Amino acid sequence: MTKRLLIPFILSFLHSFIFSPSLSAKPKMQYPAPNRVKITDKMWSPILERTRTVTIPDVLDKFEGRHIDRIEKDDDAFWSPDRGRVAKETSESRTHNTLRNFELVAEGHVADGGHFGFPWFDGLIYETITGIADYLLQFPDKVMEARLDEYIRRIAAAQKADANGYINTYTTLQENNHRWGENGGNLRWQHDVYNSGALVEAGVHYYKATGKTQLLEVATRLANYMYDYMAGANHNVVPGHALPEDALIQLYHLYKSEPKLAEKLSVPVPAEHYLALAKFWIDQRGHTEGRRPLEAYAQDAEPVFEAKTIEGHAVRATLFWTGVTDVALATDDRRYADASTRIWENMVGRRMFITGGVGAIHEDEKFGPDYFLPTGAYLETCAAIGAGLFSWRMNELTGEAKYMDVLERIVFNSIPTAVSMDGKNYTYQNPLNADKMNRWPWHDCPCCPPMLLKFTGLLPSMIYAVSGRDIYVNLFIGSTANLQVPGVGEVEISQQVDWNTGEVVIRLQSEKAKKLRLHVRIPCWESGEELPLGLYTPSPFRGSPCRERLPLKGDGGSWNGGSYRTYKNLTNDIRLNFDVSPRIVKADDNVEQLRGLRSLASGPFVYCMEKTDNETIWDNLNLSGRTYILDAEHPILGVTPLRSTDGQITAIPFYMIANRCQDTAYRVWTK
Ligand code: FUB
Ligand code: ZN
Repeated sequence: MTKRLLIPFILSFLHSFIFSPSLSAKPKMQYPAPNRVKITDKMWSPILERTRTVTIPDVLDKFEGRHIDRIEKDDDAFWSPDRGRVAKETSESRTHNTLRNFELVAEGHVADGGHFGFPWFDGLIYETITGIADYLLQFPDKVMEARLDEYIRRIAAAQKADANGYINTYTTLQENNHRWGENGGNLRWQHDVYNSGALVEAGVHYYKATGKTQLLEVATRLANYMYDYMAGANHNVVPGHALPEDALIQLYHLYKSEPKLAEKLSVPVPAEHYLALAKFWIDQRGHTEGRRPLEAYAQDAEPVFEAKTIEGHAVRATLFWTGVTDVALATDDRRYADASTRIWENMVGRRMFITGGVGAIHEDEKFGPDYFLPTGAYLETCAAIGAGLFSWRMNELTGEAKYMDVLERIVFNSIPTAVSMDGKNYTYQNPLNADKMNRWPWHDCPCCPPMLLKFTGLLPSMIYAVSGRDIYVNLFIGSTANLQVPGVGEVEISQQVDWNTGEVVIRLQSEKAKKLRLHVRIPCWESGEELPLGLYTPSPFRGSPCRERLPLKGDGGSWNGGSYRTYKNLTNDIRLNFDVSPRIVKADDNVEQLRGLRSLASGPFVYCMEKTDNETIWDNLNLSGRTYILDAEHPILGVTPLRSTDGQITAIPFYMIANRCQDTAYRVWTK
């Protein structure tokens, strides 16, 4: 190296080690496995029970082609929460059996055009297995397990058809000469790497739930092949749809944490390769030599460290940055941490909708420019889920509460919106204002239900965290958890939550409490911000920040400079009284589309007005000049509406939209 090159190199080396604090000095949160937390919450227990007993079988039935979709012919068709869409006159069409694709490959079919569905349907089956696995971990169910074992048998048989363990039923059945999108293929369309990554994730979760290794072995064989073909050979193939980055790192962590597991498998387990492959896929973004560029759509327009804004397809983008954060966590390389921090701030500070939804634009299902937040935005369910996973990972990396503020917004708004009260009708787009919103029993691209299962299967893990002897309460969801605290052992913590009064009672196992510090997140909406970074604010903000207002109980608390309140030497329960009186919210003035508009919120919930509750005033809806109160429980919806004291306006939590009629008109934002 010449002197001219050496000096800047040394300076940049010194800069990263001397001026930037080492990442490992920051807390890294540990989250309990989902089966260590039992949810006992008024809102969430019924939703999760419904998901387990109704939605999971529904999703499987529909993927298996058992579902008959009624296509409405009649304008008078009505909609009923327990019967789904019902029409006077219907024509019926059956969904197709997606598993048949695996059978065809196992039977030796190649490039004969027999594939059913979109190229990413393999991935959707794997995502579904991942989600159900986390439910099985919490609620063992031999019948469900046997059903999934049948899926896995077919997947393993399909893999046997290829000597390398390559398995992508679309590519094999439709365009076998284009594996990994090469030889004139198109990875953006084919999803080969995405599907493979989803298989890896399913293998990890199914093993953790059942102890069975068949799917994990299939996944590991494929991961080995991908490593050899891509990172190991420095061969530039990257996922056309992010997710594999995170999945391969999960595989890496699994083998690192269970070194003996490799002995149960008949494939080699070079764990470091899985991290190297994930990192390779991230590092190759923006370096498109020798391959077809995937463009901003798939985060391929620029190298990762140069990115300043979150761009492209919103599901891909949020999952990509989740993967970047994983790499930061696994490597302690702060360049990845800096990049994901910058991108998260751009997403939340300028491009996130009040419900936590992201992805403003229909075309390419992508992020719009800064402050482009139209009321009729696209907002795919999967994109909000991706934003939630990204935020959760950022909390793991930094230990900062603001990331959980965002996760909370997604958990209480975007997630429960995604499925109807009957558990069988879904949303794909989630605009904030609409004139004709309908849920669908199934979709040509049924990507959202599997991701929903995956997210809700993990929800118990998101509530509490441990870092050394520090315990964190991140989400307020009624629950009891058994946490493993290093040097202390098992610690029980529980909370009761009432969103009608704002009361949260937290109890820490008393004989161990003296050895622990407890940090309770004080939500940003208690401090005058709807979301961190000030994109939305209650207008005007009535109270003083919760810092002063909240009574300090439980042997006193103190601020730790962030949005966690810290308690030491606890002897009593902690009793928090959050202010859940209704807030009127406005957006930053830079958001042209929302100027002059307001919305309603209470606690973590965004509210919306449905026309059916506000018929008389619908054409002149105006929130100003009225006072709002929390009303009595809604007789059909079972949730607490907001009502103006003049009786003119009724609003329900956003997540309850489109449950009572077809073509629902509703408004989150209004004058
Ligand atoms: O590309 C696979 C899935 O289809 C994406 O995640 C969804 O956004 C939909 O485009
Ligand atoms: Zn989706």
